[in-house]
Amino acid sequence: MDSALKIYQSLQLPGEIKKISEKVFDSEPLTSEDAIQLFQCNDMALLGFLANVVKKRLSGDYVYFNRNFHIEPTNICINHCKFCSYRRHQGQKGAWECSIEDILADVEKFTAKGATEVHIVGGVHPDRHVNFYADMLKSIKKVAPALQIKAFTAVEIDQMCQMGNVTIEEGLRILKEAGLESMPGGGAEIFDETLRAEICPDKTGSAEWLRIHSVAHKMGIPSNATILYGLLENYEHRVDHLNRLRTLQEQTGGFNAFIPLKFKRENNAYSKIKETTLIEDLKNYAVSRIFLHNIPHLKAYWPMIGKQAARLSLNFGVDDLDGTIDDSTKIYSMAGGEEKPSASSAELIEMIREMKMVPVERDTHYNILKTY
Ligand code: V47
Ligand code: SF4
Repeated sequence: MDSALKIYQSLQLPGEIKKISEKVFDSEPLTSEDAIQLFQCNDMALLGFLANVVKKRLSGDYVYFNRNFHIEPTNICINHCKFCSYRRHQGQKGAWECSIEDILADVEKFTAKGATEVHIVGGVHPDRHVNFYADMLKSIKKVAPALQIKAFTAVEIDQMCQMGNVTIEEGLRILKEAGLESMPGGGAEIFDETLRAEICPDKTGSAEWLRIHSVAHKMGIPSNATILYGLLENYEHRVDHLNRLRTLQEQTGGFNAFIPLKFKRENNAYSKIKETTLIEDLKNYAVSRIFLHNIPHLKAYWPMIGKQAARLSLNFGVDDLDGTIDDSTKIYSMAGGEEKPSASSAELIEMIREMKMVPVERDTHYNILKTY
């Protein structure tokens, strides 16, 4: 940190940016206006430098990864998010519904290869209710008792509880007892109500998304948070989104990681919108890392941005490369992400070492399983 401070002091920075940089060095939270200024700054070296100060404070030279796989139980969905390339309606060509047997076959296959976590996210199915999903989790735990389950976005939980006629509290209690250990961060999209109504009109609202995570945190279920960026939003919208997350985190402390999700445009209603540049992606990581000082981890979801960009993101505040995934997800490949996303742990370790950082294999709760 001392050498970082010396380098910083030798830089000739414009007044406003200098004040913001001093706040970062003094561990003082940024205001929303500060974050907007950082988004407008094109000095990528400075943004990376500042993000790295925050990253080092939180996780030193460590970069986390885990051995995981995804289960996408269905792509049948009651919602009509305009950015989605994946949803189908019941009976439509390309729709799928996994049975519990299909899911257990995957669980056996991937745990035999050493997976420690399963990530379960799918469409918002019209009929399946909370007890169906609780049975799914119980059967997984029976076959693989040590496998940690990170499952269901707040949007899926909202619908399955409505279908089961139970409150969110009751539904989460049922799921926790069945083996749910943490929740993924999807469904957050963009919290600004006007934009949300435009891009995902029938999805669970922002306030309810935040409430469901707050209830989960209070019940001892940690979760992640995401933002879908690069669609129609401006910097004010992004900062508003970060600010709502930071405020909830002050109250509950239950978010483990923040995951920016870059909009991918293939096969959806927004395919005319240009995808963000690498510079914009790195800037988004950096400002998120600096502003969300109270969320411990920043994850680069490499199937979406590619492995080269994921390597670079480690110099812009990222300390988690998610996982091995093993070609088990379709959400992003259908929208134009990596075709068959898979990385061996040796490859993830190599990627982290190339950036002169320390690879750390983690579990769902960021407990260290092994350092390399
Ligand atoms: O909410 C859908 C996104 C999310 C597109 O918590 C798209 O570890 C970009 O929950 N372009 C679901 N994004 C995925 C999710 C997730 C993913 C990775 C890690 C974690 C975690 C959670 O996928 C949705 C939506 O924001 N999405 N379509 C698209 N065309
Ligand atoms: Fe359904 Fe999720 Fe696609 Fe929205 S993003 S339509 S909720 S599968």
